[in-house]
Amino acid sequence: MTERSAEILFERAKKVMPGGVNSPVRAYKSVGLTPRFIERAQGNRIYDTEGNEYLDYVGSWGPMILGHADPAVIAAVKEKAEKGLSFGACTEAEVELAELITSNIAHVEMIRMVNSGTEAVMSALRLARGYTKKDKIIKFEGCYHGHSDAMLVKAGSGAMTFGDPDSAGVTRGAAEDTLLARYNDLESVETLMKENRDEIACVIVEPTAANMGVVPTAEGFLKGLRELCDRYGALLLFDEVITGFRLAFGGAAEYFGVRPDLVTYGKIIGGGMPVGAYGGSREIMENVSPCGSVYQAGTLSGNPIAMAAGLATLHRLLKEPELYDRINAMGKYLADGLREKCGFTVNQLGSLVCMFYTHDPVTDYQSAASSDTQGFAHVFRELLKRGIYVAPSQFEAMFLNICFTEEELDRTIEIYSEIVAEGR
Ligand code: HOZ
Repeated sequence: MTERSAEILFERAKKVMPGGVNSPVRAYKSVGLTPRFIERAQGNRIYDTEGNEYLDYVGSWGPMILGHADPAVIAAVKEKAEKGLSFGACTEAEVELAELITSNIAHVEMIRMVNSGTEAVMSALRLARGYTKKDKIIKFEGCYHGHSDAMLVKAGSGAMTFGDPDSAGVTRGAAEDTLLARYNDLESVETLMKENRDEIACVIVEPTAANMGVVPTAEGFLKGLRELCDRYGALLLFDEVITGFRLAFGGAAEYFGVRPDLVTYGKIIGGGMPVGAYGGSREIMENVSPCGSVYQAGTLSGNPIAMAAGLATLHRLLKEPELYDRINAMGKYLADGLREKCGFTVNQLGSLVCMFYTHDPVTDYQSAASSDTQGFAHVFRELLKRGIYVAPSQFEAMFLNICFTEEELDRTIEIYSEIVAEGR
């Protein structure tokens, strides 16, 4: 064991950080291993401090759609960094990124940059409430919208992984205006709207859930939400932190052809740097301070280095729209292969893939939670030994990036099927 081995580093980490990590799922608790410590990454490969190389299906949980250390993104970051890291003042780069997005996504007429998806959602909810003058929010079981108090109610991702979908420390007051509906179930939404007539500020949804594993919305579900929101006077908020710029440049809204009133972004919009954003129509967005009375601010918001990474990433995606056809086709190829060779339920939409350790359809929180998580943990440990790096939780997605080749996907399918055939 060297002083850079994962065991030694994790022992040090646990003494000074809760669970040894800065974000819970990274602790590998649910898979019973010591986490890998990552030193560098390139394209679709990631390397740990012990010199191991892995094929990376995490991609920093979504942002790295162009692969790690993309030359154009790195060059843009270096160029900007040499001019200073942060000014807490207006810059040209933030105007360029806002223009790029608003001129290519019809439902985003104005946008506000923040620093994370959590911050984007928290701010967008405040805006929805400020604009509608209503308090209640409808959220879906198993959807994850970051870790602000009101959203930690039956939440997915790490909260679901560790069996704490309702976090301690959230006051009854903070959670009582969050109403829970069943994912892919329009009736449950309409019932809440009827019971809380004229009180619903917005419905927030992951337009393809990717934090209870990948659970695509059923045919007509998003259109149905649009109609219900219009009928009952609520805003429709798409949380596109994962799906934005991934399913299509215009995210799930473009992919499914449904227009949300508000949208939140994260991950790809920052090209690997910490960026989140929320946007919508001019009429709604002009309620944000200093135009309007919904307050929200941030010293690092619109940070020039983060804007440069986001711009370089989005420019490439806009210039080469065929990348979406390729990456989405790869997602289907991987999912079809895994399904055929392993026999389990595999959900996929675009470049988001997830194998559930069940033979039953997974369409909502309950069916996702029925997956055999011990089976997942076993496969995870074997994958890691054989050089495949996936998220250490059943309730996260496999993210593809444009660097994958068909041969690598075939190898992955082969390795998965060997592990499943060997049994536990
Ligand atoms: N829960 C986050 C993904 N859905 C994990 C992020 C991280 O650990 O970096």
